[in-house]
Amino acid sequence: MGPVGRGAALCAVARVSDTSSMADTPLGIDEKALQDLRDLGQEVERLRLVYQFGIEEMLTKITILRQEFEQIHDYSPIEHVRSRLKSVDSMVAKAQRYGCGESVEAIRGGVRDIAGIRITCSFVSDVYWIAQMLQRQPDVETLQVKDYISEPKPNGYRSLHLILAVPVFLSESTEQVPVELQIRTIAMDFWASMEHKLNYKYHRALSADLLSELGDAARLARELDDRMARLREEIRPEGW
Ligand code: 0O2
Repeated sequence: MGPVGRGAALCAVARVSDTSSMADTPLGIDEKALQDLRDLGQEVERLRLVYQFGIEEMLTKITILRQEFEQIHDYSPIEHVRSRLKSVDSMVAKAQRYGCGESVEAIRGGVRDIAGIRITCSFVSDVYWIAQMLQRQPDVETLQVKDYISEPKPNGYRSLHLILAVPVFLSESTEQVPVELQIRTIAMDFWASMEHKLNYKYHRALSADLLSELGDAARLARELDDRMARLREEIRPEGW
């Protein structure tokens, strides 16, 4: 199978949820091709399962930090936690964009945000606190840090991105699974969600006016974070 054919096959596999029904396919269909498709389907299913386990491992760590902190300080540094597993279509599209090949192994090696968790906090200091708490755990390996809070993207996007690998203990092996964490404040999240919706609506071709509006909104969001940080100092100067 050629590179494009393989990507298309991977996407097709994602849509064929019941591979067992293929056994009844009428005569005339290439049995070898069907078997290849079934094998690929199983490989993709396993990949998704292992990444889902990675998400579960990381979510457990986050829940423990959250509940322990709440118990000690009567306050939660975490407002919301959401997770998602990248769709096969998106994985293939990203692999194509990166030119890293489209075999399951190539996608595994090249696409590092298959497992994703987004954490929303009230304050910027909480963002860094959570990152630090997770990064210092002995079984967590930091693969990448992108700090778009200290250095926002030109469009105004702010967030702390980490790729952390966690061990997933399977029956016959242990796999290090990378999980992308996006940690941001409520203000940053509000802005990013609005920007994403606008880009979706206008197919990533925003007018100069909208871009300028978004730039202003990003500055306001930043100002709000700064103000909230000052208010927090008023309430709890000793920290949490
Ligand atoms: P999804 O569906 O959110 O997962 P890339 O830009 O993807 O080629 P990289 O290194 O993966 O390169 O990107 P980066 O900068 O670490 O950002 C990856 C994710 O951050 C994106 O995921 C978005 O979720 C978010 N993000 C980054 N920049 C922006 C932005 O300007 N606006 C918004 N709203 N979100 C952003 P994906 O892969 O796009 O999709």
